[in-house]
Amino acid sequence: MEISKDHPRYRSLVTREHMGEMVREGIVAPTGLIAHGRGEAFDYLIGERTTTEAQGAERAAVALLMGAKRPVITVNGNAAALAAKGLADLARLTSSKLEVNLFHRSEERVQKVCDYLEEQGGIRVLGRVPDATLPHIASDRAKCTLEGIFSSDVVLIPLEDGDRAMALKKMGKKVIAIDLNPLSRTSLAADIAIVDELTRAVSGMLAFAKELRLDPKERERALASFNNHENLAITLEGICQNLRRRARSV
Ligand code: PTJ
Repeated sequence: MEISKDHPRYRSLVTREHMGEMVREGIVAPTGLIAHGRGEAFDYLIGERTTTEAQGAERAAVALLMGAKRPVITVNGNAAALAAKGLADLARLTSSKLEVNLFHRSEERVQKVCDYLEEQGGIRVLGRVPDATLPHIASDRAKCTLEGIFSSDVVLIPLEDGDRAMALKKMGKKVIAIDLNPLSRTSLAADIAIVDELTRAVSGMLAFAKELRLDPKERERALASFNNHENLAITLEGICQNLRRRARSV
């Protein structure tokens, strides 16, 4: 479909077309489009921009990944479709492993998402052959690798459901979420919830990774000054303020 560049929602429409194509290719699950729509709705309320709170969370998240012993970035269909290259660059800059872990799991889809990520990101990806099982998860999403998620100490989970976020916490891991919904169980369970659109969050994190790479003191400061629940509360207050402003102008 031809989309005019003058359309006020050009970027959103182009992304929707891309997500539709990714469903046809078997990378994104059909219900991934619903998850994407929910994300768009929250982004609308946030103002479709990276807030100061999201920046603070992105900075702290990079500091946590860089200080970790075995950091892992998990990737599902939506995350691969939206930010394969950026996530691979982030893995390289923070010495993290990338592992594909799907909710709507089929062998064929796992191979497709792994192939896509390796092709776009130019990096080896874990997850093709799971050899470990996460406790406290009933679904196929428990399947993971010993080398990756199972033995990780810090996990970045973009666009995750609450059950797995909580299961990872129960295993004693530090969890970083990227989720536009500040009320989700994932955002609340995470040690660091980045309430920002995935592609904006990843590009912010790449910039912070370059800044913090050679500065361990600044990494410590970024982590020490971060409080997840406080940050989420300010984010929610920001949404309320946006809505009050809009209510006055209608
Ligand atoms: O590829 P699979 O099979 O592993 O399935 C992936 C989905 C995303 C379908 C699955 O994990 C799922 O159903 O997720 P949920 O529970 O709908 O949660 C997704 C969360 O991500 C929601 O809170 C959305 O608001 C949020 N979200 C959606 N798109 C974006 C987003 N957050 C940041 N950036 C986005 N682009």
